[in-house]
Amino acid sequence: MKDLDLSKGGANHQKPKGDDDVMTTAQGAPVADDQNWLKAGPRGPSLLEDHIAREKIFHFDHERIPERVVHARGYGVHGTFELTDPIPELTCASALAGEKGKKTPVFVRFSTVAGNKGSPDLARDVRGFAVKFYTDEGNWDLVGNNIPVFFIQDAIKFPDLIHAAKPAPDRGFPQAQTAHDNFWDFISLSPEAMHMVMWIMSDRAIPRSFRFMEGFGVHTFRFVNAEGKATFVKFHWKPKQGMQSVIWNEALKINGADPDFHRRDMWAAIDAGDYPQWELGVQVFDEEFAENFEFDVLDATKIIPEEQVPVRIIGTMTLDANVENFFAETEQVAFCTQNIVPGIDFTEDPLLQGRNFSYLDTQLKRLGGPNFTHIPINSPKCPVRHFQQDGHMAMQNPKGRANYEPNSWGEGTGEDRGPRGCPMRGFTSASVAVEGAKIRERSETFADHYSQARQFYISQTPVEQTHMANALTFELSKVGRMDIRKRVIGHLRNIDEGLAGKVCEAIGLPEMPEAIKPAREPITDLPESPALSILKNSPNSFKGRKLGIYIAEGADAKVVSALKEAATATGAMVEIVAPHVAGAKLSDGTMLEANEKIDGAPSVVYDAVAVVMSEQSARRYDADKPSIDFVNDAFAHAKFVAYVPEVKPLFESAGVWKWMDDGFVDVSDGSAARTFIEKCGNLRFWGREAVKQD
Ligand code: HDE
Repeated sequence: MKDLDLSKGGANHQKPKGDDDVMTTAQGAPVADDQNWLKAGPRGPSLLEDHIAREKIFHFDHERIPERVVHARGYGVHGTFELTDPIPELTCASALAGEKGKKTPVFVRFSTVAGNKGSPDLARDVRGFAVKFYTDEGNWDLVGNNIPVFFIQDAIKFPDLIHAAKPAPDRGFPQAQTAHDNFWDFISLSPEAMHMVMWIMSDRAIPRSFRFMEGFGVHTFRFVNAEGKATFVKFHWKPKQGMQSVIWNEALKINGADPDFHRRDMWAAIDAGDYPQWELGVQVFDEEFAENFEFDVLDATKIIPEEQVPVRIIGTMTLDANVENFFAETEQVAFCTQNIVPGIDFTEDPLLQGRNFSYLDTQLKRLGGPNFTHIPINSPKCPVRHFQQDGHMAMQNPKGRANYEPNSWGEGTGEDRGPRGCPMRGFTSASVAVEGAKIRERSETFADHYSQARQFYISQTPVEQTHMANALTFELSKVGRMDIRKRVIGHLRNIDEGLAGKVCEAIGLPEMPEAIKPAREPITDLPESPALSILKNSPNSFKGRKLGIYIAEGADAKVVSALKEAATATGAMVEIVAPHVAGAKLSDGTMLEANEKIDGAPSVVYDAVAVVMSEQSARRYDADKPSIDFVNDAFAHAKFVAYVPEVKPLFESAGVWKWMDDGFVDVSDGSAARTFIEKCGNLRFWGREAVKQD
């Protein structure tokens, strides 16, 4: 610090440490001072002549590129896909058909859909789950979501859907929310959206972290093997960490406390070496299955239940490196659904077909020209040979004279003739017969909009069903027009009368609106699919989760260290919260530094909490609002809470002392810390929510 002289504008008085440290212009010319614009005298006008100042400002003026029209807010990370069960009998894609253990580098970008680049992470929304595999036969982009179905069946409706979901054009709000008239107006007039509506009104739309959610390719794709035989396939990513979501009231508060909650979580986990992993699974089926299945496999508003076609796990993806430069990597990465490799092919899914146009097209606008594959994050890691040339920012123009074909260079001339197509190794489309008159029509086989929506709803636990009813109530309560509210409930009646009734009552409608006439009668006896519920598939582990320990002066040192030890031993992270960021003096006289001051670390940012302090401290903070909220919210959000009896005054003023249930664990005897962490493996004490609702 002592060489920092701030007296004359500061930075120009800091000396370079050596030649490598000398600042230059973008042209490489050494710079003497970039903190003072060239002036005519110390108090005179700034001179336009200053090429250094102008270059600095010019570049700054052009730093922004257009944000993505959807999925603007995202976070990217690097990793590796390892093939654990090669499937050459199904596909010749080198990343999936190679030897067991084969590794392929990947870059994954997680995102929300509706909000702009600066919107909060905990919006109720679909999450993007886009994976770029840098395979040795070209880049394969699996541009999926954390929900296996979509709102619409035909890509031509996408601009309408997104216009309706984004802020209303006249007023420019609400940001990153579906809770407004335009969205529900569009949805209630698009029955095909009903299955997706069930998913986004479920806890899937408010994940606890990118690490704790599934991913889906959504569409049916084709695998093609070396003999040219094609099979249908759907892709699934299963998080090894298990699934977990937050509660809506918690989401609202997290958005205020830490709008970067999801990106921070991913960054922190990778930084700490706790690398998240997903298994890649495939559902493979043939034409015969497709013909007999109740729904059309080309319809992206439908799933194939895992109980009907099991998911076969073929590999593991490990995300182990944070980006070094957010803009260069996360912002400039360009995913395109058309990026497939030999062995993988599209189907006629009308949503996928439209996406194949949109993604390439949008990169031109965003990245400014056709050479975005020259940007390192988008460059394949295998050899690239073609006759494409020039354009904005061309960085990899081919060498030599041959920039066309056919050509006869190389025939004894010793010059490079350039590459040639190779029928043996090159991409060949699956040989699928197509015919039909040109027509703008939706297939009859796409017409059932309610059956799987119902299947999703009945597959949830009662706690999850209640969350869905609450979410619908919240959203419709933000819709101003009564006719739109009624129309939505009219659809819900075709899904589940009980759900429709609950929402109808909760928004205060005096009577049930009429059910909407379905395009096709729903199948009401589809069986439950337990795979669709988050809670039925709970990980039963606290690994990778976060414990917040709120301490104050006089906290029992032994209890605090027992809690830290038990949590760390199970692979969880621990943060110390205190009234002052400097920390607090524990019972043994040692000072424990805090990670956060209580005001900046409400309990919503933790999966479970502990409150350890002396009775005197508990009295001191029993009227402190952040302290009261910490305890009160942990209770309201069904969290497990560890405590020592001395905290009674604080717990009493938070109104929870008399309601303490089995989700509260007295850890004053240090050995109870382990029991507490074991309980935390259940992630929430859902019994508390059930009691509150009765
Ligand atoms: Fe996208 N989508 N999308 N989408 N999408 C984009 O491409 C589009 C759809 C998804 O992290 C855009 O590069 C159309 C389904 C993800 O960079 C754009 C349709 C699924 C991402 C686009 C869909 C997705 C995007 C905007 C209807 C799940 C972020 C910026 C047919 C399977 C990728 C960009 C990233 C991004 C168009 C529907 C997932 C405009 C026309 C279904 C994860 O091209």
